[in-house]
Amino acid sequence: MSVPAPTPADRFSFGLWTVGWRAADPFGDPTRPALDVVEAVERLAGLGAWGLTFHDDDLFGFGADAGTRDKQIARLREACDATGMTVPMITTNLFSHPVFKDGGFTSNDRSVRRFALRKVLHNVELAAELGARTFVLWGGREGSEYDSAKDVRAALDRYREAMDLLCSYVLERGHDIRFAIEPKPNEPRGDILLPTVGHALAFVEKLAHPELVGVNPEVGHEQMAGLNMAHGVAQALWAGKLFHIDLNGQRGIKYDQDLVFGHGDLLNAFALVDLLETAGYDGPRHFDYKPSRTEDLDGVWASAEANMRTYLLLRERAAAFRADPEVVAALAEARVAELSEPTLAPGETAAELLADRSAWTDFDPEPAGARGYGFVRLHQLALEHLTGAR
Ligand code: GLT
Ligand code: MN
Ligand code: MN
Repeated sequence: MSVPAPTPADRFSFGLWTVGWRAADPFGDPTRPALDVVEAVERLAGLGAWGLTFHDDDLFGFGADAGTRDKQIARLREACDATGMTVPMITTNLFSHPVFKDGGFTSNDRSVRRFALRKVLHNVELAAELGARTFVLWGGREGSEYDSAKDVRAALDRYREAMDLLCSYVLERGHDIRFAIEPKPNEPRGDILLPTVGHALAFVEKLAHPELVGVNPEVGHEQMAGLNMAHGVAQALWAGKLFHIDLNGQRGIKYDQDLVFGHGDLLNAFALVDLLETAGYDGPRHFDYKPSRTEDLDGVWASAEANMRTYLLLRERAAAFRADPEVVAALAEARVAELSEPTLAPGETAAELLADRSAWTDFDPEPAGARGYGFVRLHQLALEHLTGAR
């Protein structure tokens, strides 16, 4: 099967911290040299990507002076102009420097919280300058290891206070920017606040400007919590909150692996691509993976390409699945479309339902309970499309 080459129309983007990861882990030193941002833009553009995303500290380093900062931003702009690459999203690093060891927005230390907010506000201006319309907030250090050490309700108050300030700031400044909270259950903190898509969605509804805040679900982060990524994304879409997405791979409930997209739970990746492509999601397809520590620089670019190839393959396979008449019949047998039919007739009341004999007195639960839904056959058809057997 031939896979189409990625093009900017596919809206594939990569974090500078992904291909630029030097592969240091808690047990070992870096295995790769630093990667310059200009090379990252050029190589990714050459592979057919559309966008580069970054943290402030990825581009100019924590505490960089104004000259260094401006120079790096100018170099990025030039590389983008030369290649047609875009910057669809940027984010702020509130986790690497020791000052953030107890968090940014929710550190117990108020002066750290004020510093964190100041760092983010500065970077929101950069997002506006570069035309990035999504601002991601991954609160990896917002959390605790020890229950007695963190007042979680107060921390959520402070998180809300930070989000409300950011929203009122972009409104005052007239910036066309929305925020996307990225959940993660743990690592680097023992327990991170807003650990799953569901927690984050509930939090957003408590904000002063919920319309400006959505989520940035990451495949591996939901799977680290044993959850179904496609379900989480479906709920985010249902809530109108899928502002961005981090695609990668994860094998089960363990440390955050950040594998290539599809190199974990492949069937769930198939379901996810099918969902994104059929639900009308038109945002970036952003890869947040780490090229494995075993790879050299050639391996970095091969792995970047692998993310996009996998997405395109799955997109092609999902379309073939949907077009297969046997699948259409199996979907009908499984009554998948019937779920879209409202349970009540238009305007029907509880009294009318109570009066409907067909819903109770004349309804025989035995045959309905005995009838098979054929879900396994349907899933096998998905697997056969996925494996190229159909
Ligand atoms: C960090 C984290 C990612 C987040 C990035 C955005 S930083 O690499 O592991 O999941 O998306 O802050
Ligand atoms: Mn991750
Ligand atoms: Mn991520």
